[in-house]
Amino acid sequence: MIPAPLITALREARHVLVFTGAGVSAESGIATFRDALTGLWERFDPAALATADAFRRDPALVWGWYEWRRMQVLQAQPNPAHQAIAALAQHVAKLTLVTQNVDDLHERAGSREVIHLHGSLHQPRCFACARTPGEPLGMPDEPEGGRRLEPPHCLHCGGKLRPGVVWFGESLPTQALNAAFDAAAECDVLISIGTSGVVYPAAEVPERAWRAGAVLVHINLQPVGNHAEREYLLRGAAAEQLPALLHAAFAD
Ligand code: BV8
Ligand code: ZN
Repeated sequence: MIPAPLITALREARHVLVFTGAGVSAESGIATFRDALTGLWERFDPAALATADAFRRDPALVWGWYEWRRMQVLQAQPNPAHQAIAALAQHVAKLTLVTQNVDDLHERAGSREVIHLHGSLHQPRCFACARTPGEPLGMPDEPEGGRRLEPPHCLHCGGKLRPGVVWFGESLPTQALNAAFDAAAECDVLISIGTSGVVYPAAEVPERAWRAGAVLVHINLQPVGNHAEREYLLRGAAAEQLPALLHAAFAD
């Protein structure tokens, strides 16, 4: 049952901020960030593998992990949650979409101007000179998970290519983070979908929106959030909960 004040807030919102984490892509078959270390990768801690040090120490291991994840994305399709977010843009005056995800499923569902706080699997760059390769990478050589893969080399300086993601200990792209914080300060409703909210500074986005007076709704399988006033939890799968929320608010 969706609370009536939430439906009203969504109907009356001039500016909605949608903030997504790995849970929005789970029903597309993409392992969530925590689950991305199941199977062959479970012996690794993401905070250890998703770092520049890990790449320096063992580039083939880290590149292999990201190529496995990129392969998952290339084989995946956007799910009803991605589609509902793209459709929401037709119902509200202003929609800002901020994601922590490094996949392109929001874009493939039709969302435009997606703000990627943590970069993208699809924009590798040279670890030495930061140049991006001319043409996009093809299919990964070895789709199975758990394969070490030597990273390709930069055609300009011969350095190793690295994934175009933000690793732990690395700064977030300033423009993206500022755009996300600006939207948090101004939005009327923030919908946080499929994130454990443990990684900063990204996790500050919903906190800033709530402090600025926005209505906050979490969509998650787990009970997340602070159960404060103006804060709601729709517990369940994003591909079900989000379409249901938008139907309740905007179906004529
Ligand atoms: C920074 C890209 C400093 C890469 C990611 C000690 C040393 C160094 C830094 C720190 C430190 N202690 C703290 C820090 C800061 C650190 C941090 O926050 N660490 C955490 C672990 C405490 N942050 C950083 O390092 C950041 N940089 O601070 O720089 C600095 C400052 C100044 C100058 C220079 C440097 C950079 C952090 C970015 C790391 N990169 N991703 C990659 O993808 O490999 S983080 C990654 O994990 C995600 O992007 C996301 O942000 C985060 C959490 O993932 P989620 O998306 O939330 O997914 P998760 O699996 O956790 O949860 C899924 C959720 O979905 C669950 O709640 C689940 O219940 C739900 N769910 C599942 N299925 C569904 C569902 N919900 C609905 N429907 C479903 N079907
Ligand atoms: Zn280079």
